[in-house]
Amino acid sequence: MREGSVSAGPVVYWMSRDQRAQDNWSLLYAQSMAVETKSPLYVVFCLVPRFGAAETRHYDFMIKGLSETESRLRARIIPLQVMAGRPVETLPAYLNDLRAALLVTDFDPLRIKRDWTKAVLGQVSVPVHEVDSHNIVPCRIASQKAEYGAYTLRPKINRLKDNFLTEFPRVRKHPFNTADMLKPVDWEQALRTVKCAASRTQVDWISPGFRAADRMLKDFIRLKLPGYAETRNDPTRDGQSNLSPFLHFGQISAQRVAWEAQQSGAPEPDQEAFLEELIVRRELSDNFCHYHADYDKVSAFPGWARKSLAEHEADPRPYLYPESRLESAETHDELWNAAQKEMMQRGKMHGYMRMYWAKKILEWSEDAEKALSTAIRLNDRYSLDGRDPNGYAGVAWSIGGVHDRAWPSRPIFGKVRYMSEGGARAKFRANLYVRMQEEEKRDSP
Ligand code: FAD
Ligand code: FO1
Repeated sequence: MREGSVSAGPVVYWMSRDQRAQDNWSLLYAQSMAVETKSPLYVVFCLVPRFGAAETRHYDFMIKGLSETESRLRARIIPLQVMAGRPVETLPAYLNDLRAALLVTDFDPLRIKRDWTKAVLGQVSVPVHEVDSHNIVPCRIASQKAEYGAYTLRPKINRLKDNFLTEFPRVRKHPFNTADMLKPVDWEQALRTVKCAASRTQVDWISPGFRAADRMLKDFIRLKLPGYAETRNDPTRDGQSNLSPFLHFGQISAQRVAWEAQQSGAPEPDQEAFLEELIVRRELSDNFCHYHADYDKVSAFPGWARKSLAEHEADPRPYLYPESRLESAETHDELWNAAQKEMMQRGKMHGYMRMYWAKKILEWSEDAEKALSTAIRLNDRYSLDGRDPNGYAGVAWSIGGVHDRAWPSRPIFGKVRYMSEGGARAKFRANLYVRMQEEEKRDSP
């Protein structure tokens, strides 16, 4: 970010992607730098009034998690300060008033954060050090280029993984802070600064924060990791970990999850299947967004896919739905409608259905560009884990063959992998999945 020798003086950790007190390399690094120069340590969070398509269900989840983080930091005499507004409006003055000697920030491959960091750097002269606390093998170290797929990134990650997949040191009580620095955050006031749209339904099956994430992890390892390789692809069984909302907001560390899974003694094939998703697939998404500034555009699709989708753009569409009909889950396909309802009601669609869901949007939209923007908008609006590199890579995989190979050409899809309703119905009890979403709808407030 910005080199420069670090003189003695306050160290500020600008928390954004990794919103947790424990297992957080950004915080551990900031503390080590502050201890080295016998300086105070501060944590700040810049709370923006809007964040993409985020609504109240996302901000509630995030802010409740942050307030738990505040109390964990307080126990270590480390203040958390929430500053409302765009970072460039608040952070430079804060750093200058404090005469900060170093700013530590989280690695984040998304456009929003890149723009924030660029704007802040333009206003301050303090050294800025970026730490990748989200990935196990840091994104910039795993690979210096956009990877074709999991098969090209996997060996690079596997070669380095053991150096990075370790236990974490604990955050210390900060020896150069004092209790009078700990001014409590006014969370009611913070919430009032948020101007996002209100979600139609709240999400009540999952509680936010590290404590809830840790319980979800322990239950997953005990009850669901054994057998995960088999059950994870069946939307009628609760076989996935349900950790993605916590991982998205950085309320739990992926390294912590991988470390506990590896120590679990669960059957090898299940551990392997889980770590493939958690480490390789997830880090492939960061790789995609970091090395493709156009990660949410058709231009990021591989050439073979762009060409073949264009060749089939004029193919007749037996079904063509405007975004509003998709959003209200009113298509001819009850399986697809059930997936849309699951996402709207629970804030989380089953992983297998996400592929089917996005691919049908391609089939029922006038072109790939429209399909891409519709899938991203709906996913970012309703999914608790949305607005995330995994989402942009997941939608690009489904609609544009990113990280996938070419398949025999067919109408509309060209060489992009096709998924049929019949294929889905052959894999799991689709009627049960449909009924489950109807019941969920009746039960939800
Ligand atoms: P588990 O099966 O328990 O997996 C554990 C973790 O591994 C996940 O939390 C996630 O971090 C990672 N992981 C699993 N599958 C994938 C994958 N295919 N790609 C990248 N990482 C993966 N994931 C999101 O976090 N946010 C999204 O907005 C999102 N949108 C998607 C959209 C589409 C169209 C597709 C095909 C996939 C999308 N995914 C997204 C990826 C994947 O479906 C989810 O990560 C997963 O279903 C989350 O549920 P879980 O944590 O219970 O998964
Ligand atoms: N990060 C911030 O630093 N400040 C915010 O106010 C903020 C709001 C927000 C709302 C919804 C959401 O999904 C993410 C949000 N983030 C915010 C970013 C988030 O913590 C991650 O850094 C990014 O989503 C990238 O993964």
